[in-house]
Amino acid sequence: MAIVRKVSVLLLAVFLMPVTPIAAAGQKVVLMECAAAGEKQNYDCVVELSDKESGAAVLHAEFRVRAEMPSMAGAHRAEPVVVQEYGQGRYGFRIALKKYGEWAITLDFSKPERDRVVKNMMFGEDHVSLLARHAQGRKHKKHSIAVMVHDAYVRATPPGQRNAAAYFVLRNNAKSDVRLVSVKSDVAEVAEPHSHVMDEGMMKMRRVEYIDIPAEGETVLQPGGLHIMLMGLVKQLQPGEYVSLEFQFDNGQKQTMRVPVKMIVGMSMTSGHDKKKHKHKHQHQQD
Ligand SMILES: [Cu+2]
Repeated sequence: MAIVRKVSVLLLAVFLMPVTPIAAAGQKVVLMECAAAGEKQNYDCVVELSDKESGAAVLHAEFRVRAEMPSMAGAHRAEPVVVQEYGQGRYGFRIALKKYGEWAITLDFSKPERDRVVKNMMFGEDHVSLLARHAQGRKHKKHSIAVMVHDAYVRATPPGQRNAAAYFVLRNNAKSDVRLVSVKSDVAEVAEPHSHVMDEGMMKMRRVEYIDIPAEGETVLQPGGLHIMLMGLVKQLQPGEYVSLEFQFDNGQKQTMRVPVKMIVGMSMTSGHDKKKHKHKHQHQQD
């Protein structure tokens, strides 16, 4: 009997401990919503982070995302994805799953503190739902992120090169067209949208004022086509590094994301009709 009493006193002591006002590990509310997007079994997910105590948005969080099917541990795994920050505590990523069904989405936080959050969700052809045990809690605000940026990368540069190019896919989930009006980067003096045009049998780059993304559609920036030219690089860009890109859209949406630097081998601006011009490859390597 004495032992039982001791235990309950101890439990009471635990309950009476004051709650730390400063966010300690795990002291945040993580809301996640996903919706089918683009190709089959691809999903756009938005994560909203707020402080459990104050309700304030958690900014500049960093986390990795991976997905597994709990029913087939190890057998079905999704590739890790790049997370982008949209501001106001919102983050987004696109994840490619291999099958419909229940997936456990794991968010491994390194900032603001080390923490792991797992959400079990049911991914179907046209709907995604949180599984019952996770579904309670605060009511979701409908997220208003119109444009999501996917598969972004920046081309690695050799020493001394002053220019590089960034490529990505812009997905517009809104019912009206959206325009990308400006881009900024921490590694370049200027970042401007470019396109490629044929001029007297030569592929040439042209600056464009903006890039349109059609309502509920996608615009792809890729070698040989639209790209973001990064000019006046402040350093050499090496594979494995990340650069920061800030996007401004004409609907007021502004977002920053960390984009990996990749070595692009043998993929110059060649596009279909340009195949005969292999000898020009080196001149055009920057984009
Ligand atoms: Cu260019």
